[in-house]
Amino acid sequence: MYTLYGSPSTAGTAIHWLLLELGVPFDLKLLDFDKGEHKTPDYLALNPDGVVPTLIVDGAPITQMAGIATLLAERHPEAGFAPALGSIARAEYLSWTLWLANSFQPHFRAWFYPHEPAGESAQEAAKAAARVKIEAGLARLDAHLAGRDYMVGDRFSTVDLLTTILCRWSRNMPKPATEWPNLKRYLDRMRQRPALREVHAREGLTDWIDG
Ligand SMILES: N[C@@H](CCC(=O)N[C@@H](CS)C(=O)NCC(=O)O)C(=O)O
Repeated sequence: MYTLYGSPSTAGTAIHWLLLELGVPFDLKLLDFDKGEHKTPDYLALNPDGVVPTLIVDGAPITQMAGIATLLAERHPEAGFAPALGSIARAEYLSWTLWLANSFQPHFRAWFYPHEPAGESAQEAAKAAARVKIEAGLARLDAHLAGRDYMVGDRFSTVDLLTTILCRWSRNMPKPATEWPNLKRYLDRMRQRPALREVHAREGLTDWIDG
């Protein structure tokens, strides 16, 4: 049994979605950010950064969305959400996973929390810089998805899950992911996945899922 600490419409949503895709039992603890439930001593003991997600696996708290997604794919190989260890496809899978987590996701953090890189006085400049980087990342994803249905190989993997969730975060930006044609086609397909629709319903999310 897993326990997921998340919060609606966050990086926790990605792991919530993945647990539903896998069809495994889990407890869900949705933290209320407005009440600071992610900054309590008890939660900080699990996740010292005070962010979601945290997944409790066999009693151990595991953090970082992309790492948790990869771990779950490995623990449930029957789902086929990650290519075989040591294969070239696995290398592509790891490369995209790390690019999404290290090179793309931080710009969303800067967009949503612009005081972190820039201080209180330069938040607009930080957002403008983050927007440029996010749009460059979306353009790269769009180019990769030309003529492809999935990010890696010819089947769904946790790279698609991470890509979809990060693209979702752009939905209220000046140029959201759906403005790129290949991404639009890809996201329209992803948004038909029953587990993604289910996680929207369970977290009370009504925007974006229907386009
Ligand atoms: N690198 C972390 C980032 C997680 C993160 O930034 N989560 C956000 C929600 S999407 C959060 O918990 N924000 C609350 C806060 O920073 O106070 C991961 O991938 O798990």
